[in-house]
Amino acid sequence: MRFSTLLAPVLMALSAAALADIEVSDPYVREPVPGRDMSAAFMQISNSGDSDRVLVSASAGWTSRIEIHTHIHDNGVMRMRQIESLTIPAGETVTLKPGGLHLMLFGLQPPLAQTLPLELCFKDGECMTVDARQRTMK
Ligand SMILES: [Cu+2]
Repeated sequence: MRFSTLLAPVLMALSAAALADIEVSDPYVREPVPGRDMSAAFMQISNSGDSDRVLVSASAGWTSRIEIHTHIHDNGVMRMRQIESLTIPAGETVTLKPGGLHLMLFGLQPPLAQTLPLELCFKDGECMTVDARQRTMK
């Protein structure tokens, strides 16, 4: 019968349901400066659930390493600092944007595609993939 083919997408939806409370909006990667292999990714991460979620890592096949960074003021100078994790409080949205929180991308392998899949992993081991767009910024 057709039960098995009907059931497969249902099961996949169930296994992904644990991350149904996380929504990522407008993920994008800053177009790297020519000759440099570093850049940053930005996005908005919303948590519609009733418990905090903690982003612990990110990875992608088109970059060798990704760190979670924030900016701090240090004697009037803005400096980047790596943080171990990023909490998305229940019911809130955290914005990664230039000059603030970002995903630092190392070892980029140009030319980058326009669509850049990015895997985000949370504290309990669940991961999701979002498609970031490359964006030219001044
Ligand atoms: Cu950085």
